[in-house]
Amino acid sequence: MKGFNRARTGLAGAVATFTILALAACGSSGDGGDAGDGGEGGDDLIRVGFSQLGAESGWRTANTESVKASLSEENGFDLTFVDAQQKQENQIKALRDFIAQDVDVIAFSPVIETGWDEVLQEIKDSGIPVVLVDRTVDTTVDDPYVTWIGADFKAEGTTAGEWVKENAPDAKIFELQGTLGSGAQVDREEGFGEVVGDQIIGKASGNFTRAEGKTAVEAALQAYPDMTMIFTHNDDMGLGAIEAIEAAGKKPGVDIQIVSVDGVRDGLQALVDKKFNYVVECNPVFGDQLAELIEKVAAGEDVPKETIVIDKAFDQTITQEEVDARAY
Ligand code: GZL
Repeated sequence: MKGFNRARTGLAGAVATFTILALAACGSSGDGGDAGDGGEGGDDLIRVGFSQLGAESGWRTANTESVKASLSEENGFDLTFVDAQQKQENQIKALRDFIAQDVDVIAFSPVIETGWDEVLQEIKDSGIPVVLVDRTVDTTVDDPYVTWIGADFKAEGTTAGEWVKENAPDAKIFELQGTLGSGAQVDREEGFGEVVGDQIIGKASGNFTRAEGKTAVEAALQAYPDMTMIFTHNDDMGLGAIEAIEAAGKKPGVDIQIVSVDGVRDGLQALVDKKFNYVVECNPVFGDQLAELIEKVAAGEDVPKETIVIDKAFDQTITQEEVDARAY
């Protein structure tokens, strides 16, 4: 059972029971600090244990900076931040440490959807409220968290699919997927597949990293020589794909079009450079909204079950000035 039955909304769709946020790409700069930093604050601070899944992509880096900048001591938080290096066992250990430290609120971005039942039950038994961040969980634990904030991944996949249907209806598509079993991978695959699934000739995971994306595309170019498009679940893997395509003597954006998700600056620069063809944004800068939710949860106030972060989309009409003005 998924922890919640998320109503699917279009990118522009507003859903009554959710708080829809139009987020400015505000220039949040992290307060620095390494994994495991924090935890020495005073009594009146809200003690938060945050397990971040890793530092695998430009998106994650921007998200971490936003979270750290908002959950600062000057804003009333005593943050213990732990980077799990994309390993679920590291996240589970951090969550158990947060229980032992008896923090006020536990927040985490689960690297994959499953495998959390035992630790979520332990947290529930401890009485510490959970705020789910970015990724989603699929668990048998009843009512495992108070609230979730993140993007509508299925809508992102649908938006990418609709652009392909409109602009490349004959494309032969290789799908470069994120971390297998992660909410972002599962839902983007579902949304994209519902629109243009019959155009997909192959799939493989690049685990949301540039290096693994390059390796996956090097193999795909051999396995699917007639591919004309790559749908990549994030910009970082798409940038790795560009390297592989150029090494094979082909032109990214022309011989092999690239449709991507995230909208980090390097991805949008590839759009300006005509090596990407379309980018669906997935906004990582929601630290302020997360801080507001955690404050309310710590005070026992009501919060929406979900807060969906609004995304935009970009094509090759984007200008260099627009890219330069982006905060991440
Ligand atoms: C999406 C986030 C994904 C990004 C990737 O909200 O979970 O994880 O799309 C990141 O860049 O690795």
